[in-house]
Amino acid sequence: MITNIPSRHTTSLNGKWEYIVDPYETGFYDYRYQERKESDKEAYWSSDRPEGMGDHKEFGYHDQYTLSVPGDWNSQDARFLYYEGTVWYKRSFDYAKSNGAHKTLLWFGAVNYRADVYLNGHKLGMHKGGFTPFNFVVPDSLLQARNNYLVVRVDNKRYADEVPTLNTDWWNYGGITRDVQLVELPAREAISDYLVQLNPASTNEVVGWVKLDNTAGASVTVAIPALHVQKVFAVKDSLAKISFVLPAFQRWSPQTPVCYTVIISTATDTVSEKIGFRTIAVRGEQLLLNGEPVFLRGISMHEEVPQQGRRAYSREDAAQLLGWAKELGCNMVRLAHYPHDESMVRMADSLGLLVWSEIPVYWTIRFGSADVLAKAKQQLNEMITRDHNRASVIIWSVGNETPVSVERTGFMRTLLETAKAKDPTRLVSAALEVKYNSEKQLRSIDDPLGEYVDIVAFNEYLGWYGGTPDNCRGAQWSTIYHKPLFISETGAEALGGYHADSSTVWSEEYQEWFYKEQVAMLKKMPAQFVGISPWILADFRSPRRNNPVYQEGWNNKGLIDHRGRKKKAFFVLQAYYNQKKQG
Ligand code: GCB
Repeated sequence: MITNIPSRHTTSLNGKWEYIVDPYETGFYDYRYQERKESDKEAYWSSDRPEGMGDHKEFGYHDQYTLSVPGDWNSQDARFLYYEGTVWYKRSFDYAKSNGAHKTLLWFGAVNYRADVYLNGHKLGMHKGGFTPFNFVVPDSLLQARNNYLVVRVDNKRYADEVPTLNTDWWNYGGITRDVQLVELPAREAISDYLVQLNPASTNEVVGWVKLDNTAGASVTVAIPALHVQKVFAVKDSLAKISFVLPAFQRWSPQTPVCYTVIISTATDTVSEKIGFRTIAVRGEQLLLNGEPVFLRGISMHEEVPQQGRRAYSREDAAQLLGWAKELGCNMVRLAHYPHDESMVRMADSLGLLVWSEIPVYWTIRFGSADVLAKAKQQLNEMITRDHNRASVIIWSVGNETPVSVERTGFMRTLLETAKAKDPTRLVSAALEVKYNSEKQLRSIDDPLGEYVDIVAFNEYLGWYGGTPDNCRGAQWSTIYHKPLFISETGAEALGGYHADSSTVWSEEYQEWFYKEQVAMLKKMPAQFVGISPWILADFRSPRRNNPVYQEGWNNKGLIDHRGRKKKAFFVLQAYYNQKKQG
């Protein structure tokens, strides 16, 4: 997987793609339900032009049927609102390579869920996982100067042994949901990936590595012009280990989101990007950013534009979502429940928002399956690879509300260890559940996974799922772990614009009351409490939410409704955050 695509010579393949909806998978399987051979003329990756007299094609792409890429299909045509299944996407393109020897890659920001990719009738590859980037090498022999025929079979059917599984509390948007690009790399000594981060145990030492695409015996230069840094490192087996001390510099933080242009080069290749330098660490029960205790004024969010009921994918979308978070007084966002578009974390870097990033290991994944573990690990690796130079990202989360069992804890522990091994510069966590003891008002977090996380995070809905908001008054919170404690979710629903007295559920006033009681309770949390990311910034589509008056297919726990209007509770949380900001 190649990282830092914005720094490359690319050709965008975004725009209108023609499509065929194929609920019976006719383009992929023949009438005996055998997978079609590559040369099968009826396969939907084959040419849709009749070849001669008597030839009739029972499929075809047509400019009357187009979908925008990037974008989910569900929001683009009312007929797609609830569609889950296969859609074939096709676009043609001409392509003139730039001068010199190059390797060409076809890169996708994300396709939900499975993508089978064909160019000029030949399969380039298959990828599963709806929220992470992937790329395939395009053999020179396949690329034509004119009229390349690119077809992607996108299948978003849900399965019990995929990640996520059958059951989630969000809509399963299908499609080529993020950018598509052709990317050119030098044929030799190309820089495929690198990690340039502060050593968490130091205040000024940069540690990391640079990985090259198929080369031996060359060297790599890392330069930070604004700090007059220029260092050369030897490459062994396509990898250069780097470490050097930074001269006086400004640390990245929410108050000072300073990033430095870092230039990495080999004899044939140069990439650059802006990287902020900061440390994040846990000391006992404290969470330390740049060595100082930090309180996370967070908000959870889905990757969705509520006013249009669609997936977010652009810088403009990121600006709206993160802009709302800033307005709320946040210094942190929990990007739930899967890796969001890269524009989100890049913008978080420049706005000074700390990020919790998560993979969709959600609820009842098949924890007993080695195959499912491999799929979860793959998504974890892809998430970390894409974003491991983002100063904003401080926590890799390996899942949400997974039910405690020996199998599950083993599965989740493996993911935590995988994340740590891959990126020792950040913290690892997962959103856990709470054990209630109603008589004594005791609420404790003793999930065995707590032993393996850096931060103990839990979701609580005291006053919504069970009881009323005033139940918060006597609640006593505790955990058996001597680690920072974080509330990764709390929330209540309200239909935007529905006003009543505060005892009326679904009203904005009830949600406001809920937040008031929660805030009062937060003030009495144990000292190890380091922050909260309530559920959720904005209303989002969920097929599980079927109250015909107050939900209609939406989870309305948003502080902002699906017309983009702030609900009353928004201002309760905003006031609390403003207070916290002032110390
Ligand atoms: C949760 C889940 C989240 C749901 C939320 C809810 O605990 O983590 O995905 O949407 O509760 O609204 O019930």
